[in-house]
Amino acid sequence: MGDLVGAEKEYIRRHHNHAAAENQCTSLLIKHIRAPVHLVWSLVRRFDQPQKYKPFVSRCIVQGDLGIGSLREVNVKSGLPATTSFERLELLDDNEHVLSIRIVGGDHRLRNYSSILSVHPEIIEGRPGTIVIESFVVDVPEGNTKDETCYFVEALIKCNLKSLAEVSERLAV
Ligand code: A9S
Repeated sequence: MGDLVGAEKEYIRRHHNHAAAENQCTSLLIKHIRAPVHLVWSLVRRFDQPQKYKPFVSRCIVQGDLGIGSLREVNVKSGLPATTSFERLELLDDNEHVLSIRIVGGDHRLRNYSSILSVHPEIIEGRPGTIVIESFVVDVPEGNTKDETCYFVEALIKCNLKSLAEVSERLAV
């Protein structure tokens, strides 16, 4: 993490502590967005509407009152190695701006997937910006390596964060 500035290291230390077992892989991605943190957080915090920014999601149905423990059924677009994912809201902190979900089912190969996403204010070229940090831990499927699994999940999260930046920056104009 040589190129991370002090603030990012502190956010990671405080919010992104995944204990990965031997058969798991874990990684972390950072995205700098040219939009204010309250706007980015307003998109991220909607557990019932991941499709607000996630490009692969076609539909989401939530059971429960959106409190901790709520479950959502996420249907994803065709062409992906899955159709459905069942996900539980683990943490939604509107003060610290931290969201954590756990994938608890679905016709995909991500077992015991847990992610943490935090957003933090920063100034980019003299204007309000946001640092988005997303980390995950997941089982390495039988027949895959840790590297393959990390590469696969990182690629999907990169797409999600790129889309989050596009949607946020368009709204921030
Ligand atoms: O949606 C996220 O926050 C992150 C991931 C990795 C979601 C992946 C996915 O929804 C697919 C895009 C369908 C890929 C799931 C749960 C399994 C996949 O194989």
